[in-house]
Order: sequence, then structure tokens, then C-alpha cells
Amino acid sequence: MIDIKKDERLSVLNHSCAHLLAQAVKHLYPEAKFWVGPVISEGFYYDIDLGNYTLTDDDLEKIAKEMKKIAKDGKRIYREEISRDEALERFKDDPYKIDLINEMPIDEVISCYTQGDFTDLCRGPHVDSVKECKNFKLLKVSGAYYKGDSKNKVLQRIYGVCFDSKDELENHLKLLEEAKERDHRKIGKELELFMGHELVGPGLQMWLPNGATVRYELEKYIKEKEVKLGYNHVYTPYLASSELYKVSGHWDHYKDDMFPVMKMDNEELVLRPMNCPHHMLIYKNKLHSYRDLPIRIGELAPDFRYEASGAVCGLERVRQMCQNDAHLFVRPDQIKEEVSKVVNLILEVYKDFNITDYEFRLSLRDKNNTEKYFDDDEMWEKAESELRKVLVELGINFYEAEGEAAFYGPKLDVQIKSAIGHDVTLSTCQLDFLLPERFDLTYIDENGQKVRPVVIHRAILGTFDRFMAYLIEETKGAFPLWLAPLQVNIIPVNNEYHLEYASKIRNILENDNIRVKLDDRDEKLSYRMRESQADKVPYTLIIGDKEKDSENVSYRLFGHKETSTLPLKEFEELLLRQIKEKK
Ligand code: TSB
Ligand code: ZN
Repeated sequence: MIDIKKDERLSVLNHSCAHLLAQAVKHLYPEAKFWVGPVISEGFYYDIDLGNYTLTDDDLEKIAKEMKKIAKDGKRIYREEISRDEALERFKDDPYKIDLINEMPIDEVISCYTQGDFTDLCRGPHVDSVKECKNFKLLKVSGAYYKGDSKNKVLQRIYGVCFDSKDELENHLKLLEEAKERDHRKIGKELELFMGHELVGPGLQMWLPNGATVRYELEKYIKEKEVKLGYNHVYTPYLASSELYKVSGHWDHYKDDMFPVMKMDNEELVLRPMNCPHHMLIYKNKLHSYRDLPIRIGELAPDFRYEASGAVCGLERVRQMCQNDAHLFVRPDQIKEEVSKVVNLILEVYKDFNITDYEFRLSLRDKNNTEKYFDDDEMWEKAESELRKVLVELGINFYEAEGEAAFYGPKLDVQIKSAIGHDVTLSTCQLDFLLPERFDLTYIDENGQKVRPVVIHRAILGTFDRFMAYLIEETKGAFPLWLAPLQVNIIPVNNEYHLEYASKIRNILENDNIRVKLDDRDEKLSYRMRESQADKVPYTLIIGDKEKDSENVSYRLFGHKETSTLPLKEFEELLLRQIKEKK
């Protein structure tokens, strides 16, 4: 999907369309007050105060009609630069604009743009005429707090998108429609993969049997891979004394993302947001020699983060998640090799899941934000340049982003786009010189001296929650055979004649640990076949006279119309092979 913000022409066009929207709203609702109307990746929006009135979809239609009318009139858009006093005078009836003017730096040139009877305070640039904005679509309206602060009034945010031609617009709307169909929340519900409930709360999802089966397979898959690569897995508690996070630095730099303390008599407990502190203590439990390193401690570990209720999204962003976590304790001379192994593991896993659309991001700190980031320039310079150097040496293509690091160090994040356009991190590999210091971790080097190890934090699947969200959207719920909640659905054509043979097939496959169902309901064959397709079962078997007499199976693959036939034994072998090969 195109990122409107990244395209210069579309950016300007969409911004002009936001003005057109405001003008139409002003015509229809003369009392409307306007806040801001920026361009976003999806198009544009405008935040509008309509008093106590809440816009409906019908209203959006009326507004769109008015916009069309104005666009057809084709007024020119022209720019003026005005003094601060004049700006304050012109926008005196619009308190939000007055706010904006007052917040502008003293030396900033104040400009406004006028089209017909409408003028808006704006930096620009804009297209030449409103008629260029005629190919637009208003997408939705929702509430948005003034300045994003929940203590403030709720404004109405109207979203839209605009293109140069009708074809481009229609094409884009079609893609949006397809994306909606792929949304993991929709598919998750249809296929009974997971559910939320208001009594449990936002960002807290329950994995239903179908989803839990997929997750179990994912857990097994990644744990087995890690064991082969020399990881040792542990189990640690989800709770800890708040002291632990004071030592680690989470208390000073990550507290806003944590649930508040539980006070018990003389104790203070918190739900952990990360697992690093526990793993640091496990490392520290023993003396280590340089020959023992790297030590790789892994855990499929539940964590709790206080994500804003407005930011949580299905399984993609949750408040309780389970990380595919590990902390690698390495000597400084092992950093490159270990980062390289992590990157290779990421690439190998992505190949297994056919993940091709992603970008590597080197996430750096924001130097000015000493609240979020541990304040030690020297340490940051070292960690950031070390990680950058390793990435360059490994020949990895990446872009850099400030303000995206962890509080303890820079990260190599793998960014993907969700169906509804969220840019999220899937895998991560992070370099940390801080926590070894905070926990006073050491090993004995060749000269018998105590020295500090370096820690690499890494999560390959990220969290099972987010990975599942991704997988659902990528596969549209048609999981590969090895992951599918139900792998084989057996439909006897007629229970009276075919049930016995169908049951025999079921028993054989069940014995092979294949997830199989026998659909012996008294429903029409075509109905049962359709339902099997809707459930996205990889193999649907149709068992009738022909199959019974020759000990064959006839099967239909998900998404295919044709039926194939194989001797039962061969079919069984085919399934086992495909499951093993993760086809
Ligand atoms: C890798 N301490 C490290 C760990 O050792 C850590 O916690 N890193 S993290 O903060 O980046 O989180 C790891 C992964 O969890 C992220 O890469 C992302 O894929 C996933 N994740 C983060 N927040 C959420 C959330 N709210 N919901 C679902 N998944 C999340
Ligand atoms: Zn960590």
C-alpha cells in the first residue's frame, strides 16, 4: 500500500484536500472550529470541534458532496504571508488557531492559504486549484482528544485520501478493502483463533483452542531451533520485587510502561515488563570463565506492559504478551559473531515462514531525551557505533531511526507493515553495555582478571502474540499444513456406507499425531465441503464408494477446485513428509 506521506506530490495534494474538507465543513456547520489537518501515511485528516454534535456516516456523505461542489467551482489557492498581529486578528474566532499561532516560534513566517471564501493558517505548500482535489474519498470519522491528551475535549477527526486520478483512487480503495479482509482481528474471530472480552479488559486476549494449537507449534518450532543453536531455556517468575527494576534501571526509564506496584505488607511487587533482569541474575548465579562464553539463556516469557488503551490492537499490540526471548552473554570479541548468528537465525526463520516484506531498522536513542534513555554519552556512542559497524560488516541493508532504542542500548529491529498499515517491530537484536554494569556481571578472562561481558537481547518471533497477528494477516488464516489447527477434514459421502472406512482413515492419521476431524454430520456433501473451505482446512477428504473399494483417499487442497486421489498409505506419507518439511 502506498505511503502518501512519502510521496511528495500526493502529500501536497492530500494536504490541500484537508483544506477542502475544512471548507466544506465550514459551509455546512458555520459554528465549526478547526484544530489541525495533517497528511498521514494513509492520506489526511482534520480535527474539528462541532460542539456536542457527533458526525454520522450520512454527514460524511453530505460533506463529500459539498467538497465535490467546491472542487468543481475550481477556485485558485493562493498564499499570503502575514504578521503575527494580523494572524491573531484574522483567526480571532477560532481559539484552536489562536493556540497554534501563540505556540509558533517568534521568528517563524506566518502564512495562510485562501480558496474562495475559506482561509486556513498553514505552512503549505498546496496545489494551485481546488479542482485538483476532486478524486478523494472520506474514509471515516472518529473521536480524537485535542492535542492527544485524554484530559482535553474530544474533537471529531475526519479521515480521507486523495489521488490525481479516479483510477488511482479506485485502485487504492480496492487495496484498502482487501486489507480490511486480511485484518487479523476479523480473521481471528471468524476462525475462532482468539478473543477479547470487556470483562477482561483492553489488550488482554484469550487464545482459543484453534489459536492455541498454532501457538503450541510455533513454540515447539522456535525452541527446537534454539536448542540446536546452543541456547539453554529457563522458567522465571512473572512477578518480582520492585527493587529488581530499580537495579536494572527500568524504574527510572521504563516505569510509564509498567503496571503500578502491588503493595503487600512490607513488600512491593511488580509485573515484569521484560525478562532481562531475571536472566541477569541467572547469569550471576555462577562464576564464569571466558571459555564458557557465549552463554545463551532463552525463555518463552510472559511480560506485561501498560500500553495505552487506544493503542492496543488485537494480538498485534497487547498488554500481556509472551516473548520469544533470549539474552546472550558474550565477550566483546564475540559481539560480531553472535549478532551475525542472530541475524542469520532471523533470516532462516523468515524463510521458513515466507516473510519477504520487511526492513531492518537501526534504532538509536534520542540524545535529548534523558528521561527515556540512560544518560551516559560514552556508553551510547560505543554501543551505537559497534552495532552499526557490525551491521555494515555483515552487509545488512538498514535505515536508522532516532528515539527508537531501548533505554539500555541500540537495537536492530525488523519492521513490517500490518494489514491496516501499522509499522511494527517483529524481531529485534539489541546491544547492551548497561545491564552488565548495573548487575555487576563478570567473567574471568585469560589473565585471571574479572571483566564485564556484553549482553545481546534478542527476540526472533518477537512475541507470539504479534507474530500470530502477522501470520494471520499474511496467510489470511490459511495456515501452512504444519501449523493449521485442523489439518485434515474427512467427509464420508454417506454415513451408512462410508463411515467405517472414513473412521479407519481418521484412526490412522490420529495415530500419526495429525490433527484430523471426521465430519459425519447429517448434512449435504456440498455444504460440508463449503464449510471445510471456509474453515481453511488444508486437506478435505471426500470418501465414497470408489475410495472405500480401492482403499484410496480423494482429497481437495484448500483453495483448489480439483480433487486428487492417492492410495491411503501414500497419502499418509505425503502428509507426514509435508508436516516435517514445514511446507
Ligand atoms: C528482546 N528486553 C528485550 C528482549 O530481551 C525486549 O523486551 N525488547 S522489546 O521491548 O523490543 O520487546 C521485544 C519484542 O516484543 C518486540 O520486538 C516486539 O516484537 C514485541 N512487542 C513489544 N511490545 C509488544 C506489545 N505491546 N504487544 C505485542 N508484542 C510486543
Ligand atoms: Zn532483554
